[in-house]
Amino acid sequence: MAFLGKLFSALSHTRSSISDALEMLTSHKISPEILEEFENCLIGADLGIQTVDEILGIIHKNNQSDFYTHVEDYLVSILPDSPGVQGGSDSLSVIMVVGVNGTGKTTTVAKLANYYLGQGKKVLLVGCDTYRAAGVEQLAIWANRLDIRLVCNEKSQEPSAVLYDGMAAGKALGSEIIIVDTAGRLHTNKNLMQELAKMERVVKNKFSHYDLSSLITIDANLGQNSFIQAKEFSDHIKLDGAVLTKMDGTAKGGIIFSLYRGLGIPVKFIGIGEDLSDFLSFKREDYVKSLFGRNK
Ligand SMILES: Nc1nc2c(ncn2[C@@H]2O[C@H](COP(=O)(O)OP(=O)(O)OP(=O)(O)O)[C@@H](O)[C@H]2O)c(=O)[nH]1
Ligand SMILES: [Mg+2]
Repeated sequence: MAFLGKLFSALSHTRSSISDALEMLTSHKISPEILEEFENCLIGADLGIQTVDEILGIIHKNNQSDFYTHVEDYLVSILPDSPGVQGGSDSLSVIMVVGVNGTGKTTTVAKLANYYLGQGKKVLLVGCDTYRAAGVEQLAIWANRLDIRLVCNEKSQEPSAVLYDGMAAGKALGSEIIIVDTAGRLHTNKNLMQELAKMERVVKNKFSHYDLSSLITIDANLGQNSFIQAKEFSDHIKLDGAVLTKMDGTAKGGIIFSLYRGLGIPVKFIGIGEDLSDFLSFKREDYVKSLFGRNK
């Protein structure tokens, strides 16, 4: 319940828009004006046009008293079932965290490390944000706090070379999970996108006994803009999932639905604050229930 409680409070803004919209529908006589207002509320929560249209279809087909249940079941049905994270219990994994500047990559790397340490894994961090000294320093502070090793090279400007060193160190140390922080980059910058593809190749060509997953951090506040970012990233590297960050301060939590439907990118984790423990593994039923205020 503590878990749902955290999710429940993090989703309070998104829940207000969706629940208020449904509340309005169930407590009024349905008119074209009420329907339009309802539609606008859902669009405001960033559910995406297709999902909003389908919800309207459900509203037209069902009794007012059943709206909640039907819409809730429908929203659960369009999300992937507990996508989990790649790799079985004894597999070796590399997780590369990518995304636009300031979306929460470094914080997510630390949260992921904490999550896997909690599962008893041997975790190594690799700092490939070679463009700013502060980028590596920030990661070093987290590595210290978590008491885990960090591979970085403040003299190198070449993220792929640092990644290579990190992978080699991880192999030598017997690390089970290697988590790679990358520099923030604009999705429109082709060279920087190609650099990520090169990093992907380092793992695939030289360290193929490690499963590679790339996760994109998406700032939930950016709403539909983040959809465009994710699309550009996925045109250059294989994205295995998204970490939706800063869910604690947004009303746009509906982006989960458009991300999955539009790009096939499942949300794997949710960031709900700045601390290590403000991090939840994504479960579709819990998410939708929290959106609807059914776990108070
Ligand atoms: N409220 C909240 N803040 C977050 C969350 N995740 C990250 N932040 C904050 O967002 C800011 C940016 O986070 P970083 O982890 O440095 O982001 P980044 O993507 O590594 O940034 P660059 O390396 O500069 O591209 C920091 O102040 C974090 O504390 C979250 O889930 N909720
Ligand atoms: Mg960073």
